[in-house]
Amino acid sequence: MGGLFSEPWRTLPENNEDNLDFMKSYQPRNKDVKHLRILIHGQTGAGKSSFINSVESVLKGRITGRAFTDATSGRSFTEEYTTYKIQKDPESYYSFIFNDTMGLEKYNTHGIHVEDIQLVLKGHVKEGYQFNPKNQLTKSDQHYKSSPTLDDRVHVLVSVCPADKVSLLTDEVIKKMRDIRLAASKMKIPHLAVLTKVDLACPEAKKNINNVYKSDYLKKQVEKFSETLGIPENCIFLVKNYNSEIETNDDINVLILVALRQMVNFGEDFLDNL
Ligand SMILES: Nc1nc2c(ncn2[C@@H]2O[C@H](COP(=O)(O)OP(=O)(O)O)[C@@H](O)[C@H]2O)c(=O)[nH]1
Ligand SMILES: [Mg+2]
Repeated sequence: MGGLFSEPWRTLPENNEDNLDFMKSYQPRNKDVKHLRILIHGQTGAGKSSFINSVESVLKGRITGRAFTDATSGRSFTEEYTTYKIQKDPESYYSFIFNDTMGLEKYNTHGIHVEDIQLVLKGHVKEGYQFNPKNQLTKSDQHYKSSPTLDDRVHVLVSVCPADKVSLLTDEVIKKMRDIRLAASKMKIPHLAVLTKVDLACPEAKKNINNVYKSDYLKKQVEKFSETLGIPENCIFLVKNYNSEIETNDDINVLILVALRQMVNFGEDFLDNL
């Protein structure tokens, strides 16, 4: 499974204060946008819902479980197009939101509707829409938004894949993920990735979460994912989601916050360059 480098191959901030403060005070510079919209996609069981829950847990300082995860993982639990906002205080929300799409595997027999994803990216899909492998969203559907604003559009695309499954991605799934990447890149939407389940992928990381960015094996998974999808390595983040813990801790938080901060930075760049 590979060993550990003596020095981390990517350095992490020493503490989380800066990133937590940044997230707290973050507002999109572009005043036409109320929330930075981050679209999360990936196969069922990849850890998408867990990642959204984990971000909420980090920001709230306690474990939450809102974007219901599915431990049986057999079929897609999140079938509807859903928006997640995170409450900052009784009066306000954080200025970024997540959208979670249905697991890609649902499309296996019919091929993904890249058109549906394009509609999502452009902001045409209303919350509550149930993706349908057999039919695409049409203009006459009640969930079709005909004149989306900049706020409705996706500002950052994030692919999620378990770190222990990178080598097992099938050609079919890779093609779908690349198609989605291409659709986003045509619209100049930045694309990042999160590799989850580092604890399952690497025993050294399971033993001590601070070993994540020292692990030779995990470095190789980042490189492999980068080669496979064409996402630069510095846009790929390793995380351990909160799946069994009952309390948050700084060492898990730092991984999640570094990824989140970069999502926001890239989203800001996108909005700046419109
Ligand atoms: N060990 C471990 N399990 C995880 C991690 N992230 C998610 N899981 C588990 O993987 C399963 C699928 O996660 P889920 O978030 O529902 O995946 P989704 O289908 O992409 O939304 C659940 O049982 C999670 O508890 C992680 O980082 N480590
Ligand atoms: Mg889910």
